[in-house]
Parts: sequence; structure tokens; C-alpha cells
Amino acid sequence: MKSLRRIAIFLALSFGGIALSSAAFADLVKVSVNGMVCGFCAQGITKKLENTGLLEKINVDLEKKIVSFSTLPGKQFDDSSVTKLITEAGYTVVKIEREKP
Ligand SMILES: [Cu+2]
Repeated sequence: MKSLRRIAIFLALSFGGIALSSAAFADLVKVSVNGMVCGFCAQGITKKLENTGLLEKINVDLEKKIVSFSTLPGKQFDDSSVTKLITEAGYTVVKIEREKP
């Protein structure tokens, strides 16, 4: 009985740890971008974001002028990297919002 409980505690701790660590590192990022006007702009930015290999669920909303994406679990893509990439692509970053899922 004692060892069963120990196993249960071990399992709870390790699963809890996995859930915590992936939640701690995945960010949902929403970037307001000026200068995107057509599908080619959207495609270009999407490609560049894809090429970082750090992101998933990349989406460009031309109407709202928002580029959104999630960082892959354990990967980070900080605000200055976001700004650098989008600026180099020829667009202007207005605002960056992050939320932890
Ligand atoms: Cu365009």
C-alpha cells in the first residue's frame, strides 16, 4: 500500500511538472503591424516567421492588421526578435501583446 501511494505521488508530480514546464514557455503572441496590404505581404511575413523554426499557428489578419502566432513549447521569441523580423521584412510593428495559454 505504501509503495502504491509513492507511485501515485511520483506520477502526479511528474505529469504536473510536464504540464507546468510547457505552459511556462509557450506564448500566444499578437502583433499589430502597419503596412500589410495584400496577400503577398501576409505570405511573406508568414514565411519569415515559419523559417525561425520557433513558432506555430501563424496567422495574418489583413483586415485587423494583426499577425498572431504561438511559440513552440520550450521555445522563446522575444519582443525585440519579433520587431527585428517584421521591420526587416519592411513593415512597422505598432504593438506586441503576449498571453500565456
Ligand atoms: Cu502586399
